Amino acid sequence: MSDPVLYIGNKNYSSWSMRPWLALKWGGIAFEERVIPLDVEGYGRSQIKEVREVSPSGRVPALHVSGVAIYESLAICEWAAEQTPSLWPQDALVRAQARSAAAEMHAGFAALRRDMSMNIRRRLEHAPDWPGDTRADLKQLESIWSNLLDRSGGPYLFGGRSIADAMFAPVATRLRTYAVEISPQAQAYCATILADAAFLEWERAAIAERWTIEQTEALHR
Ligand SMILES: N[C@@H](CCC(=O)N[C@@H](CS)C(=O)NCC(=O)O)C(=O)O
Repeated sequence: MSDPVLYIGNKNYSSWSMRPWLALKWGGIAFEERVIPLDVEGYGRSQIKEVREVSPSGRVPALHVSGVAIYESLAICEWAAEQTPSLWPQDALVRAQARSAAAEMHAGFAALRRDMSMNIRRRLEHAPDWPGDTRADLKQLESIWSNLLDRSGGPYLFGGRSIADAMFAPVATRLRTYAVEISPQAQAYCATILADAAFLEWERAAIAERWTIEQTEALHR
């Protein structure tokens, strides 16, 4: 059987692609990756031809396993955890907490995602004056992280790496890009993610990419 194929977007921008990519790497699962540049006709409307050919939603990431297209980042992470169960915490209740945090990231933080689109290469000198809903998202983020890190003792949300961390990894890059002031505990957590070997591999590729999505670059100049 050939390796699964993970279709992803530009590494500098595609935060949803980074999440299952990290989970697969962390899980030690062999896969082939194929990058589809998103800076083309159809972007933002789920109408990119090359993406529609591989993903039923017209969005990446999508993982092809034995002829089946698995899409939605969290569903791909769940597939990874079926191959490598240690991607979730061992204890059932702790696992439920980890799934809650991962699902909250997947479904929530809309204002944070709207105002702080991922752009790994970029650094703002000063944080912009965020609107109230974005400030509320940041507060909520710190509150979840603080509760989980207090309980686990870190360095990851549940001690060792889990899918919850893969879901929050793009946020760590956004806080860095947008010069967001966070608590020392949150800073230490972000530093742990940003020093992870798999993350660094993704980051190197993001920095080397030559594609630019103007729509994203234009935000918060
Ligand atoms: N809920 C989806 C979101 C996927 C998503 O929005 N992907 C973006 C790239 S990061 C995309 O494919 N955009 C294409 C478009 O907007 O046309 C997931 O979790 O996988």
